[in-house]
Amino acid sequence: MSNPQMSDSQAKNPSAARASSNQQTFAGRGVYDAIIVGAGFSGLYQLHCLRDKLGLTAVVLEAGDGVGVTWYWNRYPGARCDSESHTYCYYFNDDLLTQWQWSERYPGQAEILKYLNFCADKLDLRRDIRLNQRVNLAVWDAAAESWQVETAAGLQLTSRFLITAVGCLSSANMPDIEGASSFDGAIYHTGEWPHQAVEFSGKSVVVIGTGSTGIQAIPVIAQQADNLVVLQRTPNFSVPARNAPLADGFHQTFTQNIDLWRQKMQLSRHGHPWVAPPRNLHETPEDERNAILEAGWQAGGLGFRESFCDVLLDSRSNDIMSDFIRAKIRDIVDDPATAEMLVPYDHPFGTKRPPIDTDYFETYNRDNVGLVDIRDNPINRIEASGVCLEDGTHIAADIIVFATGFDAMTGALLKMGIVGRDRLTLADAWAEGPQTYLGLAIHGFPNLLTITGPGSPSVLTNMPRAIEQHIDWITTLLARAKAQSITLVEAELSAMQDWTNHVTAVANDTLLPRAGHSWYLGANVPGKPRVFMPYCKGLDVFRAHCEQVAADGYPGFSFC
Ligand code: NA7
Repeated sequence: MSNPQMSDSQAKNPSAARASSNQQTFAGRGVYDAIIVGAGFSGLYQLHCLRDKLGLTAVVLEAGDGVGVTWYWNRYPGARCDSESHTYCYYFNDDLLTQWQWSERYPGQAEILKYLNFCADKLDLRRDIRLNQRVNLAVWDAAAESWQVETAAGLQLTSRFLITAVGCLSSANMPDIEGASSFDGAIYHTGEWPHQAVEFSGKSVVVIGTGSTGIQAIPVIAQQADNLVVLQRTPNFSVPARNAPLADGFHQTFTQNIDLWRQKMQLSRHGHPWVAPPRNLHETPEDERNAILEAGWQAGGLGFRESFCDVLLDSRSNDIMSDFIRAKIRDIVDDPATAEMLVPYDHPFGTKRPPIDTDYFETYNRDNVGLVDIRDNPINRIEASGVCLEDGTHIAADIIVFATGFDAMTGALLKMGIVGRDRLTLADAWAEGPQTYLGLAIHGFPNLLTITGPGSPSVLTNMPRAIEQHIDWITTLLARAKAQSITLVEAELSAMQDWTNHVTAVANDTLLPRAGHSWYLGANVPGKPRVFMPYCKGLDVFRAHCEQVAADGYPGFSFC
């Protein structure tokens, strides 16, 4: 697939003009040392590291008209992070940790956005962020050893390094359904939610999708709408979040123990402050394991899965945990037929991203909420007055909400029109699925670094921990480049292939690939190659490996 926006002449000789600037560059060529794409958790910290720690010239290009990326776009009702507040933030700076006080166990979207704006101000980052600049072309200029970058708004900039900080879940997956344009009401995608409030009261609403997003949005919409119908293709496991305001004194105790929290997260596979105890579920006596599972259910959150260490490794253990959740669903949902529709049957618990919820299953006990199984009776078309299923059933709607997820991990990168050495487009390079070295470098694309790219732990972790790890590593690499006047850094082909094979092999040692329709595999987007994209062996293992690569002089990278 070639980039439709790129002409031959652009590819051979990109027209990107060098911006007039008096900024200095470490290698003496190119206007900026680095262009960073995206002003979310990754882009803000990367800018701080390059500009304020290394003294490089860097600029952030951001598509939105504010910072935040994932948390800028995902404003849907109920949007909330699944990581706990005091862990879902930067840890590189104790001042930020002490000065910002979270209000609830899990941070809501608005609070996270406020936090990121607070950080942008505290670190004085805004002067190097250009808003409303969606990158749609980035071409490697071999002669100039630099990236020529163009935005949809017409900005043209040149840089030695191009660093993507676009988020793993920022490219909305909108199904192409016949007749959508004829709908008389409003259609929304949760990942591109309007900035003004959407009025649900007095309305008939259809929600499509029961992933993490749908599971968060459905209970909130149900409280406001006249009538809500959920169209479910696949029933999903979910565990109660048990969100609550943080206790008085929590922040003070937390700030007295920052190092302890930091250490806990460093030791963890997922970057959360807990480690699964070394006990196998299926080998634990029934009374004991039931008590442990019940305690985990009552505590709520992602820690439930970590009550035992083998849930994603041994199907005997996974079956027990999955059955425990199935029993909870049957217990919570009053109508047995509805309960059976909600009981997951086609994937082991945790092999799709495990949602956590606030009254999700309870919501189906409301009189104004209905559930329709569309697995064998899919949406046929959208009409002026609602949604029509294959069997002719018509569901009236004033509002249709697509909670249908994202073109995860690769979508935002492929939309940027990246063209590497010898006019190789990223889309062509990844035609059979993404290939990276350590999730952050791609052979054929010199000086391109992809924060939390496919092949890194990313979406399997508490994201800020994975982001800080990748950025610290990139910063060390660029410090070396600066010190040694290195102008080219590129992953070697064999290193990239070996790493990609390793990512697949370690996934195949687990139950994770068994959810055939998971977005981890790219299976949610029609035509997307099926490759297990995140690195699943753990952020702790990954961090140690990356540190070893640096200590050994960066084997797998070529420099010149
Ligand atoms: P997900 O987890 O990809 O969920 C999307 C949901 O939408 C899921 O239930 C899908 O069913 C459903 N879906 C997708 N396409 C269709 C079509 N064409 N028709 C009907 N139903 C469809 O996305 P989320 O936004 O919920 O969560 C993404 C991540 O964001 C989440 O994991 C957190 O990390 C934050 P399926 O299961 O594919 O049958």
